[in-house]
Amino acid sequence: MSASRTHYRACNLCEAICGLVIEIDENDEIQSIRGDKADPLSRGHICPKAIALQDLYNDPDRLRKPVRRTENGWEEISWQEAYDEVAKKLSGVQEQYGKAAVGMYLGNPNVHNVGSSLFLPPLLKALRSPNLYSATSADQLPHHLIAYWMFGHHFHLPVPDIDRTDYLLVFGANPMVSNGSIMTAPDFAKRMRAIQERGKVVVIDPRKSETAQKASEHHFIKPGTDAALLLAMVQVMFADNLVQLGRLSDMVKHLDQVREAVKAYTPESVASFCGVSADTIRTLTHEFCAAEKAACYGRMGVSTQAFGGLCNWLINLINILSGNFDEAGGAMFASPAVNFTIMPKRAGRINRWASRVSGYPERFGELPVAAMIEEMKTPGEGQIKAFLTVAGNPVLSTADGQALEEALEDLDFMVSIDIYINETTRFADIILPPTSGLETSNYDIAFHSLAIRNTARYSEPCFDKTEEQRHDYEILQELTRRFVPDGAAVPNLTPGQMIDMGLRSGQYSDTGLSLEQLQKNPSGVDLGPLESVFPDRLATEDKKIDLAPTALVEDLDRLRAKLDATVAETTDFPLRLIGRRQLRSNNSWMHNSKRLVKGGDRCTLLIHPDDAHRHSIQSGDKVQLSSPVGSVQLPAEVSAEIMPGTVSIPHGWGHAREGVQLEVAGAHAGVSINDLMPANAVDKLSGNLAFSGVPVRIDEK
Ligand SMILES: Nc1nc2c(c(=O)[nH]1)N[C@H]1C(S)=C(S)[C@@H](COP(=O)(O)OP(=O)(O)OC[C@H]3O[C@@H](n4cnc5c(=O)[nH]c(N)nc54)[C@H](O)[C@@H]3O)O[C@H]1N2
Ligand SMILES: Nc1nc2c(c(=O)[nH]1)N[C@H]1C(S)=C(S)[C@@H](COP(=O)(O)OP(=O)(O)OC[C@H]3O[C@@H](n4cnc5c(=O)[nH]c(N)nc54)[C@H](O)[C@@H]3O)O[C@H]1N2
Ligand code: SF4
Ligand SMILES: [Mo]
Repeated sequence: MSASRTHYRACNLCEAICGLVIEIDENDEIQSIRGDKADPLSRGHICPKAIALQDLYNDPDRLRKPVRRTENGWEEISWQEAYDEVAKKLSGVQEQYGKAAVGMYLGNPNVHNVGSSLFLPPLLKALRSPNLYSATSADQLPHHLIAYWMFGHHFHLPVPDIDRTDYLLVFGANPMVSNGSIMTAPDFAKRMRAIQERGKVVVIDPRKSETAQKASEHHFIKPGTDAALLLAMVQVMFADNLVQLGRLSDMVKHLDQVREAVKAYTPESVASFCGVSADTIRTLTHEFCAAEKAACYGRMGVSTQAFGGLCNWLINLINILSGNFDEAGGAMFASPAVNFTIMPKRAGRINRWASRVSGYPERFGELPVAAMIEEMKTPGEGQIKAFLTVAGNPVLSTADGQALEEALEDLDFMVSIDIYINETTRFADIILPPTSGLETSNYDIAFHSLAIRNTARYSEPCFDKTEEQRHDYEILQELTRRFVPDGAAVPNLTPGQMIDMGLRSGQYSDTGLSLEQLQKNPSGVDLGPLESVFPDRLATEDKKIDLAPTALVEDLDRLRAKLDATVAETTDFPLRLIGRRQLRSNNSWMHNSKRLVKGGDRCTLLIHPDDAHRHSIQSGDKVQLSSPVGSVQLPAEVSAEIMPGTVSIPHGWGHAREGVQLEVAGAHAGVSINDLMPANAVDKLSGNLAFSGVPVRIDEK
């Protein structure tokens, strides 16, 4: 490609999948990146990260050829040599120690890449190890588990119909910054203003987040206590006769069990535990039920906490019992053009095996990442000896980064499919670098399935890859060939061909939707607003929504014990730590762009003036924060936007680690919040990491 051209594609960085218009000159240099006004979903919106896609493309630190770690540093090797060695080492370890000895960790960008989404499953199947981990159990696992228990399919994830709702109640999400999660909602700001013109947006969050600041109303809540508040809301719905199931009446079971389970949780009984007054809880419930169309939505803050499973169950219940489920303006389901994810035969399973050391149960083919370090460190049959990471940076993203570093160092062999030598991949023996972002074609299988409007969009690569480069899917395909007895049998399709098959067999096939049609409409195709899909889509055997799955009702005992505890659990660590996301950050891997890290230090400890005063701390002072597993030092930012007793550090920083080859990020290193996270801080029900509300203290100078 070397004439000047205009290129249309969707941004692959976050779940908002914004449409981009990219101008490229005859020298193959990017002249501009703008929002695509013709995209029916994003309507021209972009954020500063989209512009940084060009920094990623041009980044001199990004790997373009396979590298091997030697005593004298990294050396480039050929693809052939790299594949041979990886296959030999991984097979050798499995032959010597068994299948489980190869551990795997899959990171977030795989979900943003059609090639990885389609070509990872065959490789995982070929390696057949029970030691499979991913960012899912540091993120949205509770959502999947609840969907599985209530609706029979782990991908039946409800999305708030924000373009039609009159009342949005948000728990623990900050879409003004994240641009929505399990809610593909580009330009949330404009969409939120439109809701406010029709009605109201209320945010429940221990921090007055960017979303809370613009919302109609915000209430602080003590971290990790949402389940109690949500129970009280359901209690009020029953006690005050607000339950109205409407169309779902014949589609639900176990309503009486719910009434019984929530009976004791009056607003008065949970108010001081949550830090939200009984009056507020009652008013919120009545307002929500009185609104013609209302949607309750919760994300990271109520997923990555000790009661993440309960929170997600109760949020679904609030939508269902108020008549706002699977109805316009309530919590709905997308109807994607390619439905690989939500196909009935793709429904996941759970509890088929457990982790060796702590007995964490399997969830949808994976073990919770909380088990990963101990499975590497504890000797015995089934110990992880070799490790494969694909688009993941668990040293910064999962709990107890420093313990993980030690474990990675002791492995017999490690290979990473990644574009950088970063905090995690520096431990690899071989790194296989794929093309990234603008060099790939893409179709957002997952995010079209989680979008607030049904649309479809296919992106062609902006730039040809070089002779030396490989796409993620090509690397995965080649590795798979090495691990199956008849390597030649691995299908030779491209992701584009598979998407074409998906479109032609999907629900819009009768309108002629095909890859070719999407190629002719590079800004995307509008397929209309969300529609009711139950009972057709319900995947439970009896075609009923289970309102009171046994595991959830039983988990209430754990919450009860916490509510009834009269003494504070850990007075040595009196503060509660939460995270935060930032507009010019993308988890741990976009800090090598100068335009994204410029300005003041963003990796700060947010602390309330009362707590700061107690420790004589002023903004800019360097403070040391400790948890039972680690300590970090960082500048304080004193602000009443965080509630007293709670402190916040953004995640994804901490690049000052030996051997990291990220020049720009290294100069803006910050510290890693996950060096403070104990690996056993989990939601015991789901196994998901519980980042929110970890006990910490400020060490005196
Ligand atoms: N304390 C705390 N911890 C958190 C969170 C939090 O809120 N607080 N959030 C959690 C969440 S929601 C998530 S999703 C996880 C993310 O956890 P991870 O997925 O482990 O981490 P990322 O930072 O997304 O790292 C992505 C990796 O993929 C590489 N990469 C980027 N693009 C490509 C590509 O196209 N192909 C390949 N092969 N590699 C690529 C990058 O170099 C990087 O190494 O972090 C979790 N950790
Ligand atoms: N700019 C940017 N955008 C991103 C990302 C990024 O790193 N940067 N990451 C992407 C990814 S992988 C994801 S998963 C999404 C996440 O998307 P969101 O979930 O919208 O993002 P967070 O900022 O993690 O929002 C969590 C909110 O929960 C609050 N919170 C913490 N603990 C509690 C609690 O106990 N109870 C309640 N009620 N609230 C609590 C926090 O203060 C925060 O405001 O964002 C995506 N988009
Ligand atoms: S909001 Fe997300 S998808 Fe949209 S431009 Fe920014 S990073 Fe890309
Ligand atoms: Mo995430």
